[in-house]
Amino acid sequence: MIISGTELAKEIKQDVAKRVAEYKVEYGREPHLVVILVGENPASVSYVTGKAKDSAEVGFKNTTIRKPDTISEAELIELIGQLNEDRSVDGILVQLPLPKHISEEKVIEAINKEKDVDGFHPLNVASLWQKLPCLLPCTPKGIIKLLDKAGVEIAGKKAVVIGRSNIVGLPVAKLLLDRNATVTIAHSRTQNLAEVTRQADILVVAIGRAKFVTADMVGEGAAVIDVGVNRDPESGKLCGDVDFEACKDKASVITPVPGGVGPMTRACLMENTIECYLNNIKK
Ligand code: L34
Repeated sequence: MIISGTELAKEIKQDVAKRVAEYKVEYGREPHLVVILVGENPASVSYVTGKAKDSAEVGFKNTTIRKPDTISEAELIELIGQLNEDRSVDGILVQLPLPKHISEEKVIEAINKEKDVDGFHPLNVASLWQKLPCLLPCTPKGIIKLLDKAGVEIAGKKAVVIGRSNIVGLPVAKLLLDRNATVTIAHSRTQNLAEVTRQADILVVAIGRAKFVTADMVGEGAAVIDVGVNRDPESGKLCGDVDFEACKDKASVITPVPGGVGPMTRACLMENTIECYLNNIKK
């Protein structure tokens, strides 16, 4: 069974749109999401365009601020400071990666925690790992929703996450752990990786290499979640970290690329923006 992220994202966005219409009547304005894009990276441009499109679809105000990659770290942090102060701004997202001369850490830290729709701020991350209320990062949150939608049991299962980034690998492992899975975090240097991944009831792949996961790495009946968005070196088409055609018959459920985790990331961003908006408006 192929789990459609596009379908589930559509349902989530319909629900968000309904809530936005109600909140507009109750509070007199719509949620406002500001997305900052530095430079011209084509993948980033595409993701940011998707975020603006989804924002329009659910009835948010969206401001996309584009800055050249010559912007200094100080200028970018100054801009974030202004947006932090602006009461009419509910959510601030700085699209990653940033040019090398800008510290992503410093930039993320500059965003007011209350407006951190990504859930990347160190205080948000700390809350997540301490089981305190927090904004969940969009991609990991979307992955759990996909598993739930597909009816995949998480509690008591063996989950293997390939990848240990702050954005996906680490937080998704934590969310699976919180749902009582037994979690292994593997990576490119894991010895006998196929032996490890074959044991997985749930396999989440976020390593960023085209078709990295081959059929021999997937156990019979596993749920396979593909977080990768790569270009197939041969066809030039978008493809995931999982060799979909080779793995789909072994998996009980599998996410496609495109149309899997990507749209869910954006839908969860819409939910997070509502959370920030409600906190902001009730202050
Ligand atoms: N600050 N930076 C910040 N927040 C994020 O949450 C992200 N991420 C990752 C990169 N940098 C970020 C995203 O938005 C990755 N990411 C993302 C978002 C959306 C999609 C993919 C990655 C997406 O919509 N993917 C579509 C295909 C899009 C295309 O055609 O290029 C899909 O169906 O998978």
